[in-house]
Amino acid sequence: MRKIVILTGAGISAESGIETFRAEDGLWAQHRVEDVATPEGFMRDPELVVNFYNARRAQAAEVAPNAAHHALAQLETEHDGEVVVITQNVDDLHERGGTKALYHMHGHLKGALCASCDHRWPAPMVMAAGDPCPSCGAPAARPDIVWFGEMPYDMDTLADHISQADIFVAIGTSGNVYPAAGFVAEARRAGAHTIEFNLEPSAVGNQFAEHRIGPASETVTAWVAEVLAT
Ligand code: BJW
Repeated sequence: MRKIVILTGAGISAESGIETFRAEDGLWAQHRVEDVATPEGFMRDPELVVNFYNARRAQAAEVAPNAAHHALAQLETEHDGEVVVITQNVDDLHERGGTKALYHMHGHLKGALCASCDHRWPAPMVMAAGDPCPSCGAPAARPDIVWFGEMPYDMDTLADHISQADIFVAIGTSGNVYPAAGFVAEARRAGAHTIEFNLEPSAVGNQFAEHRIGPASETVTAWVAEVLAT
């Protein structure tokens, strides 16, 4: 009963129509990371940041899970062993594709967070800078997104899952952002077989034992069929 731990990044949602970050025409080519993905950027110009995530939330609501999201949900249902998905993505395509055992380590577009008291609540489709926190009343609502310099969510639980993995898989992530980019090293130390799914080897690609090169909708679907057939 092999335990499979799967890390996903922007590449798994690309074929659903969501832009990745580091492609030539990706999000970081259109917006300065320091402006929209740091707590300092939010303090400087909350309206700019809130509007950036309002647009992302609207876009995520318009797209649908693709074959790779559905294949991972099928794996969770049919594999004779535990399957855990850790996503860096802030969209809800894994949930809508049917995955249940899921961690959003970089937060979620559907969440709001109080920058003053850390209270969390469901975000409205359109947030406004200075929206009041429903718990403490401070005009400090922000998107519940993990920005650079902030601690990703559930780190202790994720470390436990990775340490128990028999197979560790990374799908559609460039391996540029830590701590997620360090998970493959942790999994190797724990003795897991490691597989990378990407259009090209990532920045940490040399740490994986196996590579499946190509669009996730094809490579992940084929791999899930293989796993379920053995
Ligand atoms: C396809 C495909 C298809 C395309 N099929 N594939 C120096 C050294 C090391 C670390 C640091 C350092 N200085 C600072 C740090 C820490 C920093 C960091 O890593 N910085 C680096 C830039 C160097 N990290 C942090 O600050 C993190 N917190 C932290 O470290 O806390 C302290 C800590 C210490 C110890 C333990 C634990 C914690 C927080 C990081 C927060 C990241 N936030 C963002 C933005 C918020 C979300 C949002 O707005 O949506 O999260 S940044 C952005 O990058 C986003 C993503 O989740 C993340 C990763 O990007 P991803 O998913 O890999 O996307 P891309 O675009 O990079 O790649 C897409 C890939 O898909 C490509 O490879 C394509 O080829 C592929 N692809 N189509 C298959 N069809």
